[in-house]
Amino acid sequence: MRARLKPPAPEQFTSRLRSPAVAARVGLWLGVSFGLCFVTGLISHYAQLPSHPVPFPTSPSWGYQVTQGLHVTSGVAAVPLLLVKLWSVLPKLFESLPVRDARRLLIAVLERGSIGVLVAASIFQLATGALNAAQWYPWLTFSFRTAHYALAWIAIGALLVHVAVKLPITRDLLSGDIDATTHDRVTATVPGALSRRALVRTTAAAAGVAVLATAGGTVPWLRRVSVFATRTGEGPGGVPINKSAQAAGVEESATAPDWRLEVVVGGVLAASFSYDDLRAMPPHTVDLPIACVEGWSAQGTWSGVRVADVLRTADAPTDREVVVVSLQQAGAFRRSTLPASFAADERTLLALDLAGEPLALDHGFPCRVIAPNRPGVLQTKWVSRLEVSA
Ligand SMILES: Nc1nc2c(c(=O)[nH]1)N[C@H]1C(S)=C(S)[C@@H](COP(=O)(O)O)O[C@H]1N2
Ligand SMILES: [Mo]
Repeated sequence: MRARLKPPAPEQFTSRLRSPAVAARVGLWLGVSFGLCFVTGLISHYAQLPSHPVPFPTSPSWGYQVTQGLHVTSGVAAVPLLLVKLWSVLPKLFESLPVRDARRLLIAVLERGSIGVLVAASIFQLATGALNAAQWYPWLTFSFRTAHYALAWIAIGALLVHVAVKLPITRDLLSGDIDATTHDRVTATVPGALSRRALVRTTAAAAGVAVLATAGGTVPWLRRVSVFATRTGEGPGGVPINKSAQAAGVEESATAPDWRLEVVVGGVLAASFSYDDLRAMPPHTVDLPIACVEGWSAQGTWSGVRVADVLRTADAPTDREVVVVSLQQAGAFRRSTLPASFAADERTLLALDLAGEPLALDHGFPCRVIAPNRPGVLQTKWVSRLEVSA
């Protein structure tokens, strides 16, 4: 005899905990985390565009550090919320379709289709975000940023449809008693191991623990409890190292005695500075964070020369964007663009020192960009050329 694997019928789910009253409450917090994650994600995406129709502000210098910290934190909080939310509505997955009534069938297919899109996009976002924060990049065939950005719109669009469809019942559920059974499935009658209230509180606590376990990547006093934070305070000058000089393949070129910083204007070499030339220019010190898109951040005290001073010394214009090119030969982060307002900002340095010591090779020796309110990924290390249009 052939063993038959049959999906469970919705009636087989009998726990009173799998209730719309629970789903609505957990869903409300999930919606709040997704909203926060979406908005902060848009900010991060915009900050990383090579040019900005509306200028990205250079102040406050810690703005990106805060929004990106919130992005990763709200994403982490969403994981337990999503799991409990899905658990609470699982029986719906096994409901049969009203095949005999074409109109009802169409509505059911549309509704379930939109939920399917929402669930799939949500899982994709949380999974790719978590992998990115863990610095594990299994995506060989697609760009994380492009995919994560595109799916964010799909997830938020499907979420808005879902909220709109469910608004009347959600209102009713949220304003009513959590133990009310008005909207329950008829078979959801068996008391659970916890009360509904306890389940919702446990879920909130799980979200809180998940946040504490990761937020230390950004919040220094949380470091000791943040067992899952991927980057902490280690590294020369108290700043972690993202990509090492060895991984970037610049160990030789960055330490070569004939290293030069070139300033190119309209494709023509305008000036070139040796390390000693830069050292001879007026030094400036700034306290600015490295705020990685992967969620960690760390404050540093950087000293070096102002990008604007270097441009002026080279007789290059100081009112336009500057392309920063590193010694690194391959990889997406080997160059970045400083928008005009960033290049002109007096806090924007080509840093030579961190915490009073010459930059470690892994932090970008001989010099690196450090600018206020800028994603870490654009704080280019091992700089060898500044390019300005004529
Ligand atoms: N040339 C180059 N610069 C780079 C990178 C890189 O891979 N190559 N990584 C960037 C990223 S993603 C971050 S978060 C910061 C980290 O700087 P740190 O390693 O000094 O902390 O450097 C940025 N600058
Ligand atoms: Mo980064």
